[in-house]
Amino acid sequence: MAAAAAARSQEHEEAVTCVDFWCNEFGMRARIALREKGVPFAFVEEDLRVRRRSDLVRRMNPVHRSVPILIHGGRPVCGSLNIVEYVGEVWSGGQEQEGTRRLLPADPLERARARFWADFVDREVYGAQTRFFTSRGEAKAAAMADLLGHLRRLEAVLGDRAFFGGDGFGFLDVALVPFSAMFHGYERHGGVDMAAECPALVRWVARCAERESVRGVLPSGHDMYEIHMEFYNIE
Ligand SMILES: N[C@@H](CCC(=O)N[C@@H](CS)C(=O)NCC(=O)O)C(=O)O
Repeated sequence: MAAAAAARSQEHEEAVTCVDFWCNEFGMRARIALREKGVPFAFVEEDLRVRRRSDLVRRMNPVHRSVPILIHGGRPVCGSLNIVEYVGEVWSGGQEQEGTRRLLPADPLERARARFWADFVDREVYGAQTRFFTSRGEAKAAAMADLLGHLRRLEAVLGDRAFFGGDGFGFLDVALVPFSAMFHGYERHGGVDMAAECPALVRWVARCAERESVRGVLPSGHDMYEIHMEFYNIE
């Protein structure tokens, strides 16, 4: 009896749930990080097309009521970058290279740089992308130009390395790669050719897509654009 109760309690302590919606670029980060580390998890879908947040989200993330939320042993971790960092710390096995075992680089300076550029993705890339899909005419063209400018800046950060994490796939790769699912949307909505505009980034996306963790999470560009047309009222 006691042994069964202890096993149940341990199971509860170890249980991992990710609350998210399938096309959420922030949430994809959490799911990629978990798969990268081979952590089994339950996926609880929060339909973002519905205005009211579920009781689970309101209880687990009362401050922002946003997803993703990682629930580990009944306790929530909120904020996608925070979640990626947490996953890298708690499940630090799984990748061969020492530098990327925790997803964040081992070197403090590289770690600070990875966090800086991940914040740039959240503020600048996501900001310009939202303006691009929500504005029309000149404002839309300006947002597209900003967005491409930000992506080219990230290309320069990548340089001639295989991944932002160097030889290994790491924190900044996880932070940025979900946005590549929108490249098709940039082409359809902005009339640009992403392979011509950001060739190094497009090659990097292809390298990332060779990983099971990324392939298993990223939706098709077509599905991603379709649902965002609905979100942003694009005809
Ligand atoms: N900074 C947060 C952003 C998360 C976020 O904004 N999530 C949005 C979806 S993109 C959300 O859950 N919104 C709640 C709502 O639409 O009611 C993170 O990185 O997790």
